[in-house]
Amino acid sequence: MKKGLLLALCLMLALPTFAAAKSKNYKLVLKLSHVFSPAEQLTKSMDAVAESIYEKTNGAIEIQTFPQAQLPAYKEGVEQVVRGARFISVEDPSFIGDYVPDFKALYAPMLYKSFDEYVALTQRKIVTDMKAKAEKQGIKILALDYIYGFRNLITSKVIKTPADLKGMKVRTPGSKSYIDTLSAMGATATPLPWGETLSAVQQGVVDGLEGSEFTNLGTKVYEGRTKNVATTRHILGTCGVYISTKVWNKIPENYRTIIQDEFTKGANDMVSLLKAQHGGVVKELESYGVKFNEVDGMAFRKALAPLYKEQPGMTEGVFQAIFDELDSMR
Ligand code: X3X
Repeated sequence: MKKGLLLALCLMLALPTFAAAKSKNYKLVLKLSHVFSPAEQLTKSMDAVAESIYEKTNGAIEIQTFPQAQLPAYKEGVEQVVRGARFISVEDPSFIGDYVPDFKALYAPMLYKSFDEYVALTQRKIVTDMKAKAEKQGIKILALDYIYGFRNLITSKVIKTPADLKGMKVRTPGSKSYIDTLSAMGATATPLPWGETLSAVQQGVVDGLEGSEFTNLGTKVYEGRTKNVATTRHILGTCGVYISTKVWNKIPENYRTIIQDEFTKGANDMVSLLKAQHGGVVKELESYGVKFNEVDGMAFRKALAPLYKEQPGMTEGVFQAIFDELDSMR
């Protein structure tokens, strides 16, 4: 009996040393994929977070970043995560909606009046419950608030009401959330990867697109013929950071803490930066000839109202629960 206790005690004392040795010799290379261009803040933020994680783990965790859809992106990027690849997908939450439909409600149009409202909502139980559902689907969500700005209509023609969009082909990302939103707003939603978007505008394949001022400036949309921005603020453009639970759970805990802390810090820093920069970005776009115009907000909100109806797989009452949380903040 005594021998057994002695052995157990020795093992308990030796465990931390084994764990430290294991994490000391541990090395993991992850590939991080997104669609943003080098000049956009999201790209800079991802690079900064990856560098900080590498330094703080003494090189044990190496995150190689791949912008502009050099690797699988959008739906295909999330599929890599679900398949258990050593891969981090950075996409908006609508692409998680294919696995946990409630994320389509979180990314529904015209919900948020500010970046802060959305950030606060992501801390509430309704969203932590959504994240738990995502983990059951094999997706660990490290962040949801890499916000890149409210998406507005960017067209050659001045748009003020849904009627003005009739017959206009407007490029959107490929998720159903965008297609449904732009269709409800009155446009002919035309899904294209970002990489094909500017040439499609130039060649008249589409009549316009929608995106934030940070996208407009960062990808030089303003250089084209779409010089009119209708301030619909129809979707709050934000990206989440997703990794396979299978990969995540095998990373030593001390490194998981560093990874999580750095992605959280990176999102907080990016939100603060873009809030401070937005006014200057608008002025810079105006200096390039971009014209901003107000829209009939009520008309667009009325057009979008049918979208706040639970879709198959959504939690019953999820929209009302989101409305209630937002009302509690206002
Ligand atoms: O999934 C991430 C974003 O929602 C993608 O939005 P998209 O395809 O309009 O790209 C935004 C640009 O800023 C990329 O440079």
